[in-house]
Amino acid sequence: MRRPMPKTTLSAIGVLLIALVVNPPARAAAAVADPAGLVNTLIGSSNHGETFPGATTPFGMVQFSPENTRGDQTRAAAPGGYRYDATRVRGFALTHMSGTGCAGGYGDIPFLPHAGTVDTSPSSDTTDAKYAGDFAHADESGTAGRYQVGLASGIGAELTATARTASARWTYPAGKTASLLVRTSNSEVGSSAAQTTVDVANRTISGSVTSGNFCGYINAIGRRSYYTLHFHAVFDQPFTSTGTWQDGTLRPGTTSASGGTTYGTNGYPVAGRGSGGYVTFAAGQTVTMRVGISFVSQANAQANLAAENPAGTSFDAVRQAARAAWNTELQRVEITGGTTAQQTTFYTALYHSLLHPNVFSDTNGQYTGMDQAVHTVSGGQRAQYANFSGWDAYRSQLQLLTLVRPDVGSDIAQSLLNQANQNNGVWDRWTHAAGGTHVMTGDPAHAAVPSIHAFGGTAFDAQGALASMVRAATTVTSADLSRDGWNVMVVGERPSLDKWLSKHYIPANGNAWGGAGETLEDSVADFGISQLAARLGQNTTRDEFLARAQYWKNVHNPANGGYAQDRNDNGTWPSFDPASSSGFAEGSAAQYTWMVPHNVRGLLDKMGGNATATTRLDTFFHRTDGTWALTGAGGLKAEMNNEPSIGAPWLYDFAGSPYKTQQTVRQVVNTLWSATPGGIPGQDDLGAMSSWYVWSAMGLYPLAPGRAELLVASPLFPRIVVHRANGVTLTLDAPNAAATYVQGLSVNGVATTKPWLPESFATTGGTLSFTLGTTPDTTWGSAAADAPPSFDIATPTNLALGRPATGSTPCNGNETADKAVNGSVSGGSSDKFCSSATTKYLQVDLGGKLALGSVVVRHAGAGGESTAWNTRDFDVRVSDDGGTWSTAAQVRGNTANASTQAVSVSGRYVRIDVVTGEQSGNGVTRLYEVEVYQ
Ligand SMILES: [Ca+2]
Ligand SMILES: [Ca+2]
Repeated sequence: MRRPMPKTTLSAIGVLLIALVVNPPARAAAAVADPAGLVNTLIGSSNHGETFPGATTPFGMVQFSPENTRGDQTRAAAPGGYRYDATRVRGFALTHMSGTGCAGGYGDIPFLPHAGTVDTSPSSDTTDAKYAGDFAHADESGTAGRYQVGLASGIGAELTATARTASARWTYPAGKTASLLVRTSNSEVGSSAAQTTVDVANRTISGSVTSGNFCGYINAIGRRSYYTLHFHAVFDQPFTSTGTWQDGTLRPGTTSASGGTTYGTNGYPVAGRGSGGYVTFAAGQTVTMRVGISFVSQANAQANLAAENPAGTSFDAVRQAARAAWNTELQRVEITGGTTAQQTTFYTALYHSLLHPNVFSDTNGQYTGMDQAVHTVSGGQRAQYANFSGWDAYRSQLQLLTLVRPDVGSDIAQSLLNQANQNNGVWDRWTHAAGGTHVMTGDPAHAAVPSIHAFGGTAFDAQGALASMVRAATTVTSADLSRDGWNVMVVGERPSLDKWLSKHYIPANGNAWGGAGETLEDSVADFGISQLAARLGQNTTRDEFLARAQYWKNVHNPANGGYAQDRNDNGTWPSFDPASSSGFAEGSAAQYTWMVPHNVRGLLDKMGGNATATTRLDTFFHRTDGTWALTGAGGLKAEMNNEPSIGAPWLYDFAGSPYKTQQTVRQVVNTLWSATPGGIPGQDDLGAMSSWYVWSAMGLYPLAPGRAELLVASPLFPRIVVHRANGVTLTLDAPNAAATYVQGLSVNGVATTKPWLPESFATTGGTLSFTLGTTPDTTWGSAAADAPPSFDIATPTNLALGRPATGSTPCNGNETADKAVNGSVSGGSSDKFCSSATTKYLQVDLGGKLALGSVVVRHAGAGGESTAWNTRDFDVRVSDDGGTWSTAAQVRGNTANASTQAVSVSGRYVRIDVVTGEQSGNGVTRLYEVEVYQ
């Protein structure tokens, strides 16, 4: 608050100023007022962040951004079309993906303002020597909703966007021919078809391009088209001339052309091929272009333009609306304090987290499905979304997106279900536009959809999604049995699902890109299914998939030092190097070993407990000299620039040393991320990495896919308020946020020592008050009772184990009744009760009357003897007093090594009355083990 200054003397003011310096008055700092203005879209454009700097709106269909060149027509400067060190532009294209790998994708319909005449075919300019323009970064800026650059030719380019339209303001220098190229065929990785029409009378250029080819250079299976983008561009200035080109032929004066670049035998567009059109304007003219796009039809592209950016809409009006749209979303995570650089890094990361998946349906609700047919969104769904970078997005990005916008999260979940329904029930792991690219590993949609649901994005057909996911996870398809596309883009949704169902792990040399890594991924996916089933009350499915979610244990080799390891089909282990990525995708065994988010307790116990695990984490994050090893330090160390490692800093919270989570997370936030072009440490993967930063800067992280508990570190800002779009508010107060270590925490005013928050905090809100300090508090959160939850299956208690057992006369003194309740079948042929008496039985005293649920009998074959000796006919009987018996189950004609009988009785004594001791009637029975469960 500002108050009028009282009249006073100069000397008194001097005293007052000194007092202010020495002891600043308590004053409530203001929250960032214009976060969109802080966003710097050049952050992430170096150091392989692969973000695009151009103009877009939150989750918008259009990303209007430069396509830069290094002098090769067949390769963009980087997968996002742009890299900071490549300062030559050959077009400004309407679609992009942020932070993707491979050779990129999209980059559709590059428009190039050109100062000069068009007198040769642009397709013949195979080195981008002629039809491209240099620029300097001093003449460039990018922020939320706007990008501008001045080219060395004197041309100015300003870009902005609505959700489904783009606006450009081209400024041409005086005295030079003002040309505009529309390089319709030149999508970033080429096209199979393109068509351009220039309409002089109406000042429009329209057409379409058919493309896809994501990662097509890696495997021929990706070398195909799966979307057509239609565009309709309208200009506010008349054309003074027109022309088109097709391959090497320039056709001045014409108004239509067609032909794609085609995809070459190496998966890149073919140099010299392709078509487009060009126009000229009066020299020195400033030209405003409005362009609508649609993935359905030319009519829809025009309709989108009419709806969002109609005739008469100024460039500046669109720019201001785009910025306002960004402020609406970014202000949902309100921060106070921190440095300007920290605020810029934070809001740029939040911006990058809210780009994808992005709107794919038109304003009339139509979209092209994965079946290439036109569909219309229905029910409560407001828009269809596309571009699901599954392997990346399931960890924390969709959780953050849903935290901020549960309504968008719901629509994305419905969109993924629609994709599966339109794709023969297959939930493709990486979808681009209307195509499934199969890129990466695991079954990420099965982790993502339950995560959206957990964070409150529940307004979708969750029952339908669960049924479809269960079907996909239990039905072995021909694609699952195929190696087509191996290894980066293997076609099956669940490669080697048959092995998963029979062997309970994905073997080395199976169909997956890395058997051990796939085993970890499928464990996470099945955990996701189990949690969605639990939320929908389907407990049988919950239990089935919770059990499958523990299959990760089957690739932990106890003899290799406690690492996850590739495993042979026959159960043996191949040679092993923990620094090697053999068996894993984009990561080493040492990095992947930590990736069991849903059962960290089980993992740490396998390693030998908290102390051992903490030492291992310390070694993972540090070099031998004690310095940090956060990236680029080899396969034994963390790689905090890529997804497999990014959950690991949070595991200290489980291991009794949460102060090391606080320390490690803060170190990564402060040293790998910054407000510079290199400020994103690796490919941003459609916002996945940026979402890690946003969570970490908030001092929070989702516990596991499918759950909404949050792990706790320390917030980077003194005050953070999350205003969820559904009205729920999360407030984090940390007045001493410059310090790293938690000395105390209260939740809604109640002190806690738990370094995690229940699901209710994310879903219904609350207030956290952190007390932070500069020295570690090694006791806060260290108690075992404070550790975050893990999700294992409870090992059922065998009520008969070690209980007093009696029976009919044994075959000999080594094969007595007690051998059937000793918990073992592997102790050789005398690890059983054997009897040849006329009336054969075994009886166990459970020690008290108990409710009983099942009885398991393990026969001769279970102990390694002939299966012909498996007990054939027997009754399970129960008694309260050992005198009066009732029959709980009858088994006739058994041949299996183990028989499980469900019972629903209570009693103290359980008895197996043998009717026929084995298969041929020779009068002997062999019971290796009798187990009784509640
Ligand atoms: Ca990555
Ligand atoms: Ca036994």
